[in-house]
Amino acid sequence: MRALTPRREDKFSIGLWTVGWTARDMFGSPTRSPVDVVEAIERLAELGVYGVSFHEEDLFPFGCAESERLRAVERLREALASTGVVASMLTTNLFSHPVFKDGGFTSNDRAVRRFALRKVFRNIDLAAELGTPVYVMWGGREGSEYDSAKDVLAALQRYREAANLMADYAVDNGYQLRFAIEPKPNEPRGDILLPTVGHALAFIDTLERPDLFGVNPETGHEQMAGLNYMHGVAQALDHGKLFHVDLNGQRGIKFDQDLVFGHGDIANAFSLVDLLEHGGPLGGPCYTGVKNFDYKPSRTEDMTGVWESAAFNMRMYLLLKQRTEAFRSDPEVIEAMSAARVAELSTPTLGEGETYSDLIADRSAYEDFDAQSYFGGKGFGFVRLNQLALEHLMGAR
Ligand code: GLT
Ligand code: MN
Ligand code: MN
Repeated sequence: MRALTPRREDKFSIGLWTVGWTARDMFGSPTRSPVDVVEAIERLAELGVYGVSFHEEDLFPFGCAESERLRAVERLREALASTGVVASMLTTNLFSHPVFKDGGFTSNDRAVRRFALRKVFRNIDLAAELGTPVYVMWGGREGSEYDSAKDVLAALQRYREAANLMADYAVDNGYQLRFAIEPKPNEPRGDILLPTVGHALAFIDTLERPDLFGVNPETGHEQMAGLNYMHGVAQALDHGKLFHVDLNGQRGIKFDQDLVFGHGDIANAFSLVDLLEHGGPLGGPCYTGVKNFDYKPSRTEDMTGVWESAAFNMRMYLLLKQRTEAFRSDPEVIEAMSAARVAELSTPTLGEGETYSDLIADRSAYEDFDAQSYFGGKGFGFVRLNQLALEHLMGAR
């Protein structure tokens, strides 16, 4: 079915570290071999991706010789040119090497912080060279296990210093680059700084060039904190800060599962796709950037399972998109939405030109208002609307 075949205009991207994951975990050794970058890009191109996202260390190892680095970048460039796949997001690995055991930008060790900044500047040059529009900052190691060992106020100042310097560096070099902070509550650190979308948005407002910074919310990361991912994404949209999204699946509050998109909380995935594709009930800000899949092919899978699961992310998104379209155009849903007064929330609470004094003078708003009628009456019918949504999701309508 054409509607379920990913096309370039769907703007899907997949991280090279995802299909390339050898499935080493805390308790076990790898179950698969590494995947060559060129092969990964060719395979992903066949599957219909628009872009690929990556860390510099997905291309070349930490500390390798300059000649090896240049060769790796050249191979990437050729693979992108021959497939038409775009480098849609670049980020720095500030978490794997032992030097970053206490973080990069917020390590207590000042020399490590200076080293981290140099590593990032080098990589920002690469992003500019490759024309990557978005630079993600996932601070997985920026955090602590022991409250006594981390001055959180100072850590936030150092995080701010680093973000400001990154923006200065990009602007001074004339690079068209925007930065997206990716929140995560924990793992690998016991507690990570900027743990949720809300924390990151508040932090961005304290930066010197806030316009250059947005967020990259990941499904599972918000859900690890017990939060509603769709709500977080909506608040990022409201702020004009949804620069990138990392889609995947997570089943409740536990370790980061990075399942295929939709293989976690499918109902939340449905409302998320509805939001990204259609905005609010009256339309409204929706998302036009890349939809990046940051999942991990499960450790149980061989290479067939790796490529299959990569494709399933996009198929799930397109299936959900189809279901949300059917949901929105169903006359019974339209009627149930209206009964639930969903669109009424878009009407400002005061009328045009009305002041709070006018509101105080309006007896119908208070003195004559029948609040009692809400007891045992005036139900909203939200459950019926949700039933209809789930029936569409299940293909029952
Ligand atoms: C890492 C993490 C992801 C981030 C990546 C960007 S790397 O695998 O789990 O959520 O998006 O650094
Ligand atoms: Mn991610
Ligand atoms: Mn994750």
